[in-house]
Parts: sequence; C-alpha cells; structure tokens
Amino acid sequence: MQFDVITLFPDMFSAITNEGVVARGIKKSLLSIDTWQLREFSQNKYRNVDDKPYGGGAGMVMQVMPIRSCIKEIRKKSPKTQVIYLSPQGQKLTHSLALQLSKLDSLTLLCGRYEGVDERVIEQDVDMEVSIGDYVISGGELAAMVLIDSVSRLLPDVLGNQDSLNDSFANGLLDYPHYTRPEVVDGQKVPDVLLSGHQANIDAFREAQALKNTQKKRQDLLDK
Ligand code: 4FN
Repeated sequence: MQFDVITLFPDMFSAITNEGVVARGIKKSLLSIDTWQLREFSQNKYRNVDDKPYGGGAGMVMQVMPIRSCIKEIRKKSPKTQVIYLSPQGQKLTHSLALQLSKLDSLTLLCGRYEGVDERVIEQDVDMEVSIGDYVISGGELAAMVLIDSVSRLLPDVLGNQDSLNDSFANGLLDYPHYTRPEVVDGQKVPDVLLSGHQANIDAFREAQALKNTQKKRQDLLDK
C-alpha cells in the first residue's frame, strides 16, 4: 500500500517510519510512505502556503493552489489515489473504517495546520474527511500517523504471527486481561485457571472477562 502525505512537517513522520509495526512493513516492502513538503508547492519566493481569511478573524488559512499542485504531482505516480483530509469534521476513524481503507492501493493524506484548508480544497480535491476524535490538536500530522498505523497493521503479512489484537477487535469486544511472571506480586495473584493448563477453561474465562470488561468500561461498544 502506498501512503503519500502532504504536510508542513515531514520530519514528524520519522516517529512511525524508524521503528515499530509501520517501519517493519516498509522494510518488508508491504507499504511505502512518501512525504510531500507543501512549501515546495508555494507560489512565492518566501515559500508561504497560507494567507489571511476572507471575512476577517484570527489565524491563517491554507491556500488552494499549493495543495492542488501537490495532489496533481502525486496523481502522476498514483492516478487513482484516494485523498483524505484529516479533519475534526471527518467521519470517525474506527477499526471498521481502517479495514475498509486497508483494501485500497493508495491513500493521500492531507494534514492541516493553522485554521485548516480553504473550503474549495475540500469541495474539489478531497474524497473523504476522517477524524481521530473530538479534541483540539495542533495539526493533522498526528492524526495521519494514527491512521497509517491502524491501517498498516491490517495489511496482509505486516504483523506476522502476532495478529491477536486484530482478532480481539474483530469480535467488537475489549481485550481480556493479561498476566505474565511473576505468579504473585505484592500479594496480587494470577487467576488460577490461567495456570491450570486446561485450554478450554482458559478460553471460556478469557471470553467471560472480555465481555465483563467491555460492559464495565465501554458499554458503548456493545450498544452498537
Ligand atoms: N485539528 C474541534 C473543533 C474545531 C477545531 C478543532 C481543531 C488542526 C488545522 C484543524 C482535530 C481533531 C481530530 C484531524 C477541533 C483532526 C483535528 C482530528 C485537526 C489544525 C485545523 C485542527 C470539536 C473536535 C474539539 C485544529 C473539536 N482528526 N482544529 O482541532 O486537524 O484529524
């Protein structure tokens, strides 16, 4: 899968390209991330890509033409790329949306800064707006990295054998609780059944715990 990222801060993406699941996917040539410095598409010698909002008010707005020229350049390589604007106005990123996106060959991720992009970009150049949640953040880059991580781990062969986390969300429940050595720590003991060696009982225990956990902490997941 090909990710093209339009951003004013390409260096931020080293957070996912240098280590972890995404980095491993890149090493195995299962995915590729290219960043595009939006300033290189500026139309003036100062490399500005933002301007004052029509109608007045605080802050600056990202201009249409640098973004449009950048997307045109990306389309030379990936003509059918889907352009996603990471935005608080977007549809919420969920496991199910990540799964849908993971079936596509090429995604272009547009990262906003300042007050966001000129509305005409959204009208003409953006296929989909996606949000990672309802809180204020300073730019779309962190959101784009969350999307890339969640989509990449769903690509065939990226995770290898360790796909337990995908399985657990596939049933729409939270995970069951995990324990590792030592058996007792500060008087806290690992549940006996996990030491019993009786796999059917262990599976039943975990399923019950996952359900209980979900009811207690995330009832909203069960309401859906
Ligand atoms: N954020 C809200 C309302 C109004 C503005 C914001 C906000 C970064 C460019 C957008 C935010 C949240 C989830 C991108 C937030 C996301 C962004 C995201 C984002 C700079 C303009 C801005 C009601 C959600 C609190 C700043 C609510 N997922 N503006 O954060 O890009 O992807």
